[in-house]
Amino acid sequence: MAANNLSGGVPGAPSAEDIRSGDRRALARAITLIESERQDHKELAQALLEKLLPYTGNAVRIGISGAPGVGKSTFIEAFGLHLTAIGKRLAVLAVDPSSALGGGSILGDKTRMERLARQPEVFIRPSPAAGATGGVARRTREAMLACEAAGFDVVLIETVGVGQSEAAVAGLVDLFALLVQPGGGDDLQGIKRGVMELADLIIVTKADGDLAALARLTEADYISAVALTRGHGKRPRPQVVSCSAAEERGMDEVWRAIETYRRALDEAGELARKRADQAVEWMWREVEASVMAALRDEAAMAALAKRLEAEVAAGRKTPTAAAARMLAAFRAAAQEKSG
Ligand SMILES: Nc1nc2c(ncn2[C@@H]2O[C@H](COP(=O)(O)OP(=O)(O)OP(=O)(O)O)[C@@H](O)[C@H]2O)c(=O)[nH]1
Ligand SMILES: [Mg+2]
Repeated sequence: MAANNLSGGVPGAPSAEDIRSGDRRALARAITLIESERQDHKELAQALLEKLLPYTGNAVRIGISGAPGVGKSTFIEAFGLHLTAIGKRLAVLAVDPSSALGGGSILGDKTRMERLARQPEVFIRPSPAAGATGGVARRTREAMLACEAAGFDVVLIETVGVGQSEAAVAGLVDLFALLVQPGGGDDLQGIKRGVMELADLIIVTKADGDLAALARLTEADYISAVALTRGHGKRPRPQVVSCSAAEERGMDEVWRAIETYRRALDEAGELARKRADQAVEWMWREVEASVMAALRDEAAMAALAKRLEAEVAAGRKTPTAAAARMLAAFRAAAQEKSG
């Protein structure tokens, strides 16, 4: 499937039936279409997604993040193997803000996830090459929907914890898990306050060998830290668990914590609401992105934009006034077109 993605050529649209029947090739082709920047591909992808939409929503949607080197890949392999052992079908997707430079973390990870990738019940999709910023997460959301229509029980979305991508991933999933390693508080681990607050589940990994005792202390630290956090409305309190991905221990506890959290969310009526809110939020992001694209594409705007940029940079005009001027010109151009 990776080869398909890397070939660069985008095939014709697969049928919704093929995807729903579990045809991997069809799913991979659908995601390639979803990731394409070409207008005709975008239209094909949207038509396909509309057909698939009634069959989406049945997966447990999990986001996984953590600082570079914390053990995400090793964890996903061990956790994924556990899921397949208990009969779950798993799709792994990635949002990688650095993929434009690095070529995608999951892709470079083939060896680390080798056993998982060989499982017939597992679909691993490397992160798309980052095009327009922000677009990556949107395409991941649509790839997730395609995976759900294909019948996967669990969709795992990985992101490297380096910045804004965590919030984007948290906005895609039912439960956002943060991986930490033994030792140090979040400051020491370079975890930003805001990211801690996104976490529904904190997983202390590498709880083995020399690190086992420290892992217990770290787990206790996070349990007390979590107890201090204020509740977010009806959102359940974050769970804290520890495990060893290297020794493949604790994976059942992680899965149970996820199920417990999700059940609590569901029973409070929050799961459906969260997903509905997320979908509406994505609609507005899409509107925002489209309006910005239209504004940039409007030839008449280019000269004005350049002039306003210069005036703002020189301190002769406030950014607010310049923005208002841009919008007025954009409205006038749009009106001229429609009339
Ligand atoms: N002892 C121990 N080491 C682990 C465990 N999980 C991962 N490691 C080690 O930690 C290092 C980083 O693991 P990765 O799984 O590559 O971490 P990552 O978060 O995917 O790293 P990036 O993709 O670079 O962000 C490797 O040397 C692993 O062998 C574990 O459960 N126990
Ligand atoms: Mg990795």
